[in-house]
Amino acid sequence: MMLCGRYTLDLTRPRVMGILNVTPDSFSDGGRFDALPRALAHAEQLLAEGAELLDIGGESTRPYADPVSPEQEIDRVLPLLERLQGCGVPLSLDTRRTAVMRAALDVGIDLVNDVSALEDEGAFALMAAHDVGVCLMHKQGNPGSMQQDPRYRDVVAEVGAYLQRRVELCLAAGIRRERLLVDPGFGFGKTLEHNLDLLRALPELEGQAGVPLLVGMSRKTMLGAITGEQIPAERLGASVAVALEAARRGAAVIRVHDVKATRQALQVLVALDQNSSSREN
Ligand code: HH2
Repeated sequence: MMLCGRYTLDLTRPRVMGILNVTPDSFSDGGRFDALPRALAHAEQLLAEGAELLDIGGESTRPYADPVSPEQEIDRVLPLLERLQGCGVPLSLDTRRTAVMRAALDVGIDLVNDVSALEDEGAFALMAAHDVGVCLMHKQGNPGSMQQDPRYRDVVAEVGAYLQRRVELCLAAGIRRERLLVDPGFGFGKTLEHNLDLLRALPELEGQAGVPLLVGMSRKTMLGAITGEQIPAERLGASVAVALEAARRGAAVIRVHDVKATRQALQVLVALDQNSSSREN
């Protein structure tokens, strides 16, 4: 059981987290004004498709993305969080800024999904003072430059040691283990080979950290590299395949754009894992 703000999550079967971005359309002025209704419509769709958590982000952390100020990030996510109170599933906030976390906690969130694993000043103390879940992600470098030349001596050992250390720091700060998730951070300063090594090593990473895993590979560049598909939204087959492989290796929360297809795939996995009623195992 994971303690996740207003919710307790049963992670004995994998859960689907739907990605809800509220980043305005850069190429049209109109985008700024209809960003909220568009995000709300998208949230409704994700929920109808069976999203079991919503991950709301106001800063793009994609490679080469432009930086956004904390104020801009707050302006983007707060109205959406207000409107999604009572939507029935845990609300996760994808941010690396303490100021944004603080503002969102006042409105109501259940999980902080931090791609910098609480490295911003004051983040540990803020999390210790609340009961939300916390996802600690590994990354090498920053979005502006992280994909230029990522290097590791042993990617699994280094990412594993980092996540273990961040978990220990949380525990030392008074954040209970039952509130934590860790994430190897696919695509965050990693080559395709690094990403595949990490995917293979998920059971080892989970064992080392001692907390459940969240993974996010949906539509990412690594899948473009494997398939040759240039358009992210056209990487559905590959996205579902890696979601399934991650779940088979123990991932507890899978962060995806395509909720319906991922849930169906995971339902097959769960059905297969249940004991057969008519045959000896
Ligand atoms: N990836 C992205 C953003 N947040 N959080 C966690 N915990 N793990 C991830 O792998 C992760 C994340 C970037 O994902 P992408 O889908 O490329 O961009 P966006 O989420 O902005 O659509």
